[in-house]
Amino acid sequence: MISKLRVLLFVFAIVSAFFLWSFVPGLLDKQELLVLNTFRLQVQNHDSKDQNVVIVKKEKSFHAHNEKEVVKNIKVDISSNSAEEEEKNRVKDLEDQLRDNIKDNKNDNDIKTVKKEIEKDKEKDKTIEVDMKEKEDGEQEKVKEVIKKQENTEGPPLCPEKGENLVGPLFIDQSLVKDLAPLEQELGIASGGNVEKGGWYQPTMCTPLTKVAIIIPYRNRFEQLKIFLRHMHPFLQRQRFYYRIFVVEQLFDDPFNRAGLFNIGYTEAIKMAEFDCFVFTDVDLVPEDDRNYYGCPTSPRHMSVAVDKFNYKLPYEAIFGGCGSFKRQHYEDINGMSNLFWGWGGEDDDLFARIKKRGYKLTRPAMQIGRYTMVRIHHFQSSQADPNRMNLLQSSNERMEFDGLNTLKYNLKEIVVDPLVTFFKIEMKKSMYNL
Ligand code: NGS
Repeated sequence: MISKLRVLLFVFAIVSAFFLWSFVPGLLDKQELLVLNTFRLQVQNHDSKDQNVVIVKKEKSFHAHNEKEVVKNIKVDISSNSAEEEEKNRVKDLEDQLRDNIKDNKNDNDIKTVKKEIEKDKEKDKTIEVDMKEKEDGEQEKVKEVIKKQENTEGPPLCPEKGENLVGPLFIDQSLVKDLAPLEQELGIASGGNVEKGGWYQPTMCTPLTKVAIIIPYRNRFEQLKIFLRHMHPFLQRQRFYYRIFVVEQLFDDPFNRAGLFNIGYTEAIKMAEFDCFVFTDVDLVPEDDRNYYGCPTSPRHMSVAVDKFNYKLPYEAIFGGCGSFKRQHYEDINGMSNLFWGWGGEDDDLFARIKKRGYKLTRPAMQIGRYTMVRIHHFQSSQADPNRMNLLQSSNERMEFDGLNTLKYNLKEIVVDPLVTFFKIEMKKSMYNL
C-alpha cells in the first residue's frame, strides 16, 4: 500500500514539475543568453544617459524599452541555425511554395519556375564555399607573408588576424545624421578620434596585416553615405587593419555605371597607397555583425549574403550583388568588372561569370554572420534597368579579356579629401565607349 502511494507521489511530482516549467516565462537557452548579453552592452553603449532601459524578450528577438513607453528601435534576432540548416530551410520553403501552387492550381509556368529553383538549389554551385565556422583560415597565407617581411624589422607586433573587441550582432542606427560636423569631431583625428583626413585609419599598437580600400559607387545619396560612415568607421577599426574609404561619384546625367565606378575606384586607390585588398560595396548596405570580415581571404568573397530586404536569404545562388572583396591580384586577373553595363542590373552577374571562368572559388560568410540592413532613408528608385544587360551576359566569358580595367575611360574631375572620406568626382559617359 505504502509503495503504491510512493509511486503515485513520484508521478505527481514529475507531472507538476513539467507543468510548472512550461509556464515559467522567458527562460533562456545558452545561445539566447549570449545574444542578450551582447545586446545589453550595445544598448548601454548606445544610450548611456538612459539608465532605465528594460530589455524584454518577444518570441525570437529582444526589444529595448524605456520609461517613456517609447519602444526603442532595437531588435536582435536570435538565430542559432547553422548555415547548413538555413539552406535546408530555404529549400523547404520553396517546396512548400510548390505544394501550395499545385493545391491552388496555379499555372504550369509558376510551378516550373519553382521546380527549377529547387533543382538549382539542390545541385548548388560547387565553386561557392560557405564558412561553416566563424573563423576563417584564409588569412594564414597573408600572415606568413607579413611575418617573413617583419622578421628583421623592429616595430609593434602583428595585429591579431581577425581584429579584437569584436561585438558580434550590432545595433543599426538608421536615424538621420543631420549635420556631419559632430560626427567628424567625434571620429576625426583633428579632435581626438582615430580617423585620418581622407577617411583612413591604421592601428598604432600593432602592425596591420593588410591594407584595405573600401570603394563605394555613388550618386546623390548623401543621407545614406553619412549613416554608412557613422557605422563603418568604428566597425572597420575593430577589425584592426589599415583601411581607407573612397567614394567614386559619377557626375552628369548618363545612366549610372556601378561596375565602371568600381574599376575607377580601384585604379585611383592604388595610386594613393599599396592596397592589397578591395571591398566593393553599395552605400546603403550596413553590416549587422562585426565578425563579418572586411579583409580578403584567399579567394574572392561575397559578403552580403543575408540582406533584410531579401528576408535574410540569398535571392539566388549565383548572386554577387551588394558587397564583395577581392585581393589585388585576383581583381587584376579577371580584368576588373565590365564597363559596359549602363543602368541597373547584370554587372554583378557578369562579375560572377568572370570569377568562375578564372576558376576561383568564391567564399561566403555563414548566413547568421553575413547579415545586412539596407538603409531605407532617402532610398530613391534604382536607376532604370539596362535594356542591353541580357545581351551582354551572353558574352561574359569572351568579353573579360577586352572589357574591364584595360579599357576603362573616364576623366577624374576632382579629388576631395574630407575628414571621414575621400571623393573621386568622375566624368564617365556612354559616348566615351562609342555607345
Ligand atoms: C538580378 C540582377 C542583378 C541584381 C539582382 C538583385 O535580377 O544585377 O537581381 O537586385 N540581374 C539582372 O538584371 C540580369 S536587387 O534587388 O538587389 O536590386 O543584383
